[in-house]
Amino acid sequence: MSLLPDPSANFELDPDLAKIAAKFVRKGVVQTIVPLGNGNINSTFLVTATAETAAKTDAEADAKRFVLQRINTQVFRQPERVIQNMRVLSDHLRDCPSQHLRRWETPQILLTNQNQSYWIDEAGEYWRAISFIEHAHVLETVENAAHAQEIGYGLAMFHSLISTLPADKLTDTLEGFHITPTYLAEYERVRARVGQTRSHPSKLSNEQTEQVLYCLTFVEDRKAWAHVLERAKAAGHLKLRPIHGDPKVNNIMLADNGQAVSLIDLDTIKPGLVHYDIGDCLRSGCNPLGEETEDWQNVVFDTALAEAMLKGYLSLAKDFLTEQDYDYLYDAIRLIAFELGLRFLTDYLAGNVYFKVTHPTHNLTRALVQLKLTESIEQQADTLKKIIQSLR
Ligand code: GN1
Ligand code: MG
Repeated sequence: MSLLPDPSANFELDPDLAKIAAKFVRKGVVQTIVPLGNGNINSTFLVTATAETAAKTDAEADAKRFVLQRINTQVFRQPERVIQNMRVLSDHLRDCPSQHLRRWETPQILLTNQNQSYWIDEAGEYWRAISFIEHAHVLETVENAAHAQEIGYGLAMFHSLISTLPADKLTDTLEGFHITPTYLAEYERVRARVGQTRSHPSKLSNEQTEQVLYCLTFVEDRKAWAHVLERAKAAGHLKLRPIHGDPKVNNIMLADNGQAVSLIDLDTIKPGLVHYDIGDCLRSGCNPLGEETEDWQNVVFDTALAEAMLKGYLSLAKDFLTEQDYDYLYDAIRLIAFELGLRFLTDYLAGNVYFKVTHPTHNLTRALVQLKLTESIEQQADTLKKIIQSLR
């Protein structure tokens, strides 16, 4: 499935949205606005404006299409910081020589016609415009080993480009993001509040009650281990580096020739562990059924895709990874799948307050998918550890 909307889809131009989009267009006229991608947090649209009219920075000449996004301020409490980080990153990357080794692009913040980097509408919502990477696409799932290898290479390219960005230039846009013990603590709080499944507001079938119990037991059995990366960080085994924070497969764009060309969705760049990114990339890319499948019983982690992805990643990242970094790769892959399962489960128990949902048990199904994926990773621990060892 491509990120691009179906051009034949006949969307009417929403006048309110068009007014907002027009704030980012200097002289031309907004022609079309269509929903873009499947983000769980922000609302994203692709805008087409008449040629040579979209607001632009120096780096972005004559964009005819751009991305319009409403920032979810329930999640990102200080949206100015999110935008500031993006500007810091693009300024940094503009001066980075190594990205010219191959085509590589970074989404740019586009200014309003008042030269501001965001627009606040009458309802107090924050809107921003971002350059659209043309002649590129994303896929929701990884199709084959060659694709997996490119996804891995793209992540390593991003890591290597941002590695020279001083950490103190980035602000933390989402405190506690990817700190698994923080999510565990939140899970405990929510559980204490809603009690056991019987007091949960949504009516559950017997089957769903069993599913909730499966999730609760699954989390319970892994609580002690869930501190693994944070302990390694505290012990000085792993160090903080700038990271993307959300490098799932559909945030890595591919050119028409199949090569990775851009990492998009830069809301969560911050100093963190590259292990969070590696884990996130693998948990999203090595699950052929995808994270939105309803068929959670059949979710498996594909170790052949993992091998290709790690091979692509390490072909570049071996230059900056330490021996101890390798020691925690298996745990990272297992942990980020578990952590996302825990986050979906907590949100389900809390009444779906964080991730966008289309039905009341959506987050429960998503949790089951990630926990099944974790289980499959655990069952293939020996294979995965051997793969990591062979690539060292
Ligand atoms: C959210 O918005 P989106 O879809 O890029 C979430 C990620 C999860 C992801 C799961 C800020 O990302 O952490 O891995 O959903 N982003 C935030 O699909 O919480
Ligand atoms: Mg995101």
